[in-house]
Amino acid sequence: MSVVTTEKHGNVLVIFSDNPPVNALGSVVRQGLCDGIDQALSDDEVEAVVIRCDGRTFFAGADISEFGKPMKGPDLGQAIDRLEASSKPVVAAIHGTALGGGCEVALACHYRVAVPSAKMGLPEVKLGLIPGAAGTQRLPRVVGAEAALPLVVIGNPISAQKAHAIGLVDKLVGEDSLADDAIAFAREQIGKEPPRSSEGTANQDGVKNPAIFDEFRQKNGRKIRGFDAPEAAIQAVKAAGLLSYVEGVAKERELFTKLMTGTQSAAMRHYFFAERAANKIDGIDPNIDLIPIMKVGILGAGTMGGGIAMNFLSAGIPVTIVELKEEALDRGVGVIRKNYENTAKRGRMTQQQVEDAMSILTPSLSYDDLADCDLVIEAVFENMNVKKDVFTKLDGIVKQGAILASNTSYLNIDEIAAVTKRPEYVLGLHFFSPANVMKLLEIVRGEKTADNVLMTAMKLSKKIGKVAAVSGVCPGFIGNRMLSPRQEQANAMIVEGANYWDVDDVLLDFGFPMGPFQMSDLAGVDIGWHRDPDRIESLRDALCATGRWGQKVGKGFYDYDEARQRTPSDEVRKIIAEFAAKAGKEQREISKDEIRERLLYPMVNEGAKILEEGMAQRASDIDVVWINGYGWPLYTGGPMFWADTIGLGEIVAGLVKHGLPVAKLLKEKADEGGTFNG
Ligand code: 3H9
Repeated sequence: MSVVTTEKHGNVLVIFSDNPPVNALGSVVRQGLCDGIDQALSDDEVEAVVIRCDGRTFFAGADISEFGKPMKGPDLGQAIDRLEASSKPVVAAIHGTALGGGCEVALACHYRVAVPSAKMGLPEVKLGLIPGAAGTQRLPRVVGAEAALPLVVIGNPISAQKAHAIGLVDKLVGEDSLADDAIAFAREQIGKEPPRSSEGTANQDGVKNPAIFDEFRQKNGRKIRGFDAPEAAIQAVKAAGLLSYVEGVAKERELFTKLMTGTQSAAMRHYFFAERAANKIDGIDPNIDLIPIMKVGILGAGTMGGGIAMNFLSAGIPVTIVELKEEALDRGVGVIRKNYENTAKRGRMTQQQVEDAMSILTPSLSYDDLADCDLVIEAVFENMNVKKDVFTKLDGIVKQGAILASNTSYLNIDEIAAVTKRPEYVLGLHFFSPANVMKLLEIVRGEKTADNVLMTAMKLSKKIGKVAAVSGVCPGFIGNRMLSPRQEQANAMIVEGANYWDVDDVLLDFGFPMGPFQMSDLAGVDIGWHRDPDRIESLRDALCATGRWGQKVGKGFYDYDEARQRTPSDEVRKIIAEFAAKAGKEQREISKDEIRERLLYPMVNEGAKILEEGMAQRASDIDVVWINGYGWPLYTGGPMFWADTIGLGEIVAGLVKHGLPVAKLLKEKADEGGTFNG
């Protein structure tokens, strides 16, 4: 049976799609839509049509897994043109998420009705694309270029209410009566000339006021830096006002095809599937019984503990937060409230939501209050003995069957688990700072961690809005382990003669938000410093000895002005030169190419070692970690996908040229002309 079926309700034909999980518009669905409309047009009894989906959502877009493969059946543009051309009114009945091609189907229908919980959007830019089935041409004609720009260029979906307000949805209908309401609405349209989106005139706002395009570019400069698709999207929306509909569609096709065949879109489509693959754990049944997490305990109310707590509070999960001293506890709780208040001030939360989140937070000075938690996460000082003490105590207090997690970014989870009588309930939950903002959660699977404990953490990560990836136990896990060789090379190069600002700029040009020395200034050059100005064993010691502790004191590697703008410092240049002379390092000019290769190739090499040792399940998990935790540019697909695109042979040759080690797996793959990502 086809996934698209039809059902006659008197004079209204309902065309249904039931293509789980998200009703993607694969070839069978496209063909089904064409057949459905043919049936409606050839049946004299039918006077109106409703298009509706079964399951959790209206069409969530084109089937991404078909991209790059030969087209089967009608393409989406052809299929939906037939809907719009229908002489009988066609109504889209929307629930769930009408995204991408799904939104384009809705736009081609003559009318759109939606339940209030529905969302609509054109997220193609997030896949390095623009809409390719006339969405960039129909949408501005319906809602105007100004309202279309954020939808097409930024790609975030909007609520049905917002869609209704801008004219994208004609009517909001009952949450539980979509099927009947859509049919009734369709009947009301019988006998009227159907409005066609391709003939809309709202697009002229961009012609009357062309400044909106530049203003939009400027306002969103930071968000779209480095990405190709947003600029193409702006051009397409602009074209919708300047060209005829047919010419505009041709322009959209030209831009779409260029993006589709480019590296950025390949990288971003890789990432789409990588993020979802990272949720799957080889050898564990995805339907395994999970441990219900109704209450979470956090040990430590510092920056990290507080940030971690906010994730759960925001998701409506009660949190007990424990500190040893009243003052630290009060300060921690105060910071959580302030963070929420600031979010509310920016309009991203209501005051009621702030109060709701705070009302499920229980501050405490006693470990005993953690006894009935289902999950306890410690965020105390990063020291093995301290962690062991904490876990011994927690093991004695927290109920059996509860999960004990460490937020360590580096330490051996197995060693920590070994001090408890329940090592199978112990794992690492490595949040990234600021923990309430950063997307990544590295889940560290101990040798004895039970399958259901791991899956519980995985599912919970989704509930709190994190992107998770599993790492095995190794120093620094996936992320920090790969950061180490980059930092080593950065430090080595500036002592060999590279300008430290060039090192930072190479990474900025590559697409990172920050270079290693800017990062050091931001975090504090003095973090972990022994505080003895006479003991100078590293460049960092030399900087700290002169009071260059970073941004917080206005000077670190860079000098900072009041607006926190950085300028390279003559003093630091001298300090480096003296340090290099003492270390007997000859100075030479180092090109930006060499800097890039020496920073990034050793990371790929470390990634290969991580895979070789089975510390990551798949190369794409490493990409997920680096994109979400360290600002690796999404449009390159992550370190391992990027390495594939430039060629593993090239990486090996670069490592050898710079006298750097080459991992066995990397060498093997390069020799056989292989890639990390299939
Ligand atoms: C497009 O439409 C281009 C057009 O302009 C024109 C072309 C000519 N295709 O995310 P989930 C899979 S581009 C194929 O975990 P959720 C997904 O891989 C498209 N597969 O669920 C996963 O598989 P698995 C524009 C897809 O509830 C499963 O479905 N549209 C697609 O958290 C469940 O997904 C988009 O970019 C797809 N389009 O979120 C929307 N979508 O279970 C992309 C999902 O094997 N999709 N899958 O891992 C989403 O944003 C989310 O999936 C959605 C549901 C919000 C719908």
